Parts: sequence; structure tokens; C-alpha cells
Amino acid sequence: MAPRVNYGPDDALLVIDMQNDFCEGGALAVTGGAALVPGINDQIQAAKEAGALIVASRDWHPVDHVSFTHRGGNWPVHCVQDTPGAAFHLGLALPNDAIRVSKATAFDRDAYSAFDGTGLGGYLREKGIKRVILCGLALDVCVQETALEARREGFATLLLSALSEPVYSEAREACYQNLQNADIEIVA
Ligand code: VGL
Ligand code: ZN
Repeated sequence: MAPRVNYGPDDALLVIDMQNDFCEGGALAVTGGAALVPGINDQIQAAKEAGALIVASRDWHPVDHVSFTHRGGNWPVHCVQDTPGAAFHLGLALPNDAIRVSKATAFDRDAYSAFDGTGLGGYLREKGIKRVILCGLALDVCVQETALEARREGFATLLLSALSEPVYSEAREACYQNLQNADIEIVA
């Protein structure tokens, strides 16, 4: 089931945090995470053929990051820099020239949006990007925050809803509502 997006050179496909720790068997596993990989690979292929920019973000925490429970945060230890859990899912077919963005790298501050503290917004504008298309993990955390910030940065923004899963399944509908309220298009 390939989502219907016509990619072009003004588009950026943002693949959010498709890392082992967010997939089954990982430290902060999202149900259905690994199963997104083939569909996301189809999007990467379609985007590449159309000359769209492909961006892959990763959650990239130092040891003892402030978001970890033993430091008073909300999350188990996950996506620690240079550990297998922080690596991209092995099945993810990222072209060599895809842009990699690491986020939440400071000890004392968490960041859910791939735009937060990364300079990604300015970079996309420099590249002439007008629209951002999102997929990946997790819908209710980093995908949602990245989509909202993309829209605030002035990009037309589209979520591929069949290619994103939440940490908390009960949060799914509220996420879609939040995104729609922010003028973000949702496409199955
Ligand atoms: C994420 C929880 C904690 C995400 C990152 O990528 O959605 N979720 N850190
Ligand atoms: Zn994190």
C-alpha cells in the first residue's frame, strides 16, 4: 500500500528516528515500528527518483541524558550515541547522499523535533525546499513535534499516517487532530 505522494525537487522526505531502540526488541520499542521499514523504503525510492531531498533524523543521546529515568526524565535509557540501539534499522535503505540529522545530543536538554537545535530549517530553505513529508517514529513524540515545527517554519507539511506509529496507541487520534489543527495534511 504505497501512500500517494507526488514527489518533486522542492520536497524533502523526513524519515524520523527509524532506529533499533524504537523497533521491536529495542529499549523503547514502538509496536509496529519495524513493520514500517518496507513502506518507508518505497517512499525513499520514490523521493529519490523525483529528485526530492531525503533526510533521516536520529535520536542521539549522551550517556546519562536528562530524559532518562535515572536522571529524573520520562524515558528508559535509549538511543545512546554509538550503541547498537541508536543505529538505524538495518533494513532501512538510506541512500548514501541522504542527509543525516542527530538531535537531543546535549546532556541537559531533550529535543523531540528534528528542527530543534539542528539548523535543519535553514538548511532546507537553502536547498529550496517548500514542502516536508514525514514518516517514522514515534508518531506521538518526535514525528508530531517535527511536523509542528516544520509547519511553524513555513513549510507545507504532510504526514504519511500509515508509515508512523505511536509509543502510546491511545494518543494516535489526538495526534492526528493536533496536526490537522496546525494545517498539516494527513495522507494514508
Ligand atoms: C522519541 C521518546 C524519547 C522519538 C525520542 O523519537 O519519538 N521518543 N525520545
Ligand atoms: Zn530520546
